[in-house]
Amino acid sequence: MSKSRIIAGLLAGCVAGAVTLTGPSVHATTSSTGGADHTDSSTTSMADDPSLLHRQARSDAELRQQVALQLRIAPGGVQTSRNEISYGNGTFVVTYALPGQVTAAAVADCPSGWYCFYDGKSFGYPRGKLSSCGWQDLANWGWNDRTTSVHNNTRWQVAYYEHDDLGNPAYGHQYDYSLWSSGPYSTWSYVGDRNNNRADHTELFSC
Ligand SMILES: [Ca+2]
Repeated sequence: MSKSRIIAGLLAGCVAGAVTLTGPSVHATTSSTGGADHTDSSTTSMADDPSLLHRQARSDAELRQQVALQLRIAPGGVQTSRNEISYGNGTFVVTYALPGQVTAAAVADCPSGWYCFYDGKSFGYPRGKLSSCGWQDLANWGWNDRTTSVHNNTRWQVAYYEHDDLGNPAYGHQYDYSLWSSGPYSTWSYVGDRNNNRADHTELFSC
């Protein structure tokens, strides 16, 4: 990818994000499909319901199913607490909301030195986080096409990319393009309609 293309993409992403911060929620309308009345932990259908990945668990049983589902779509993680899974010795960490936990809107809570991406608007969990320099493939952790809000709590720029191989995997990443870029210590409560649930790769620059 050429540098000019990256810069053009970054500028386009910034503009798009700036004008769509107050856009309607896309995610909320699709996050509760199915399973709303199913709290029986003995059923297996819930664990197979992808929408469970994108919302707060209603019970401990659902939380356990979320963790199981996360590990199924992205094997290799280690559960480090009730609601947290760590990959690559802490390189990538995904955190699910605890059942009953009241999620305060518009609270960006990424730890210092990390950048975080949230499945929901206004920093709604589940949340993924990274701190490593350079390019990352979110699909390694089942996080491609999931990012809706972001918090960059690093001193560096973070770019988010759309993967595009023109339908031919042999092209690799040469046709990937930038969706937006988050400045140091920035928060975006919504990445915008254009970018919502699209990011497949990230890149932390210059660290
Ligand atoms: Ca994508």
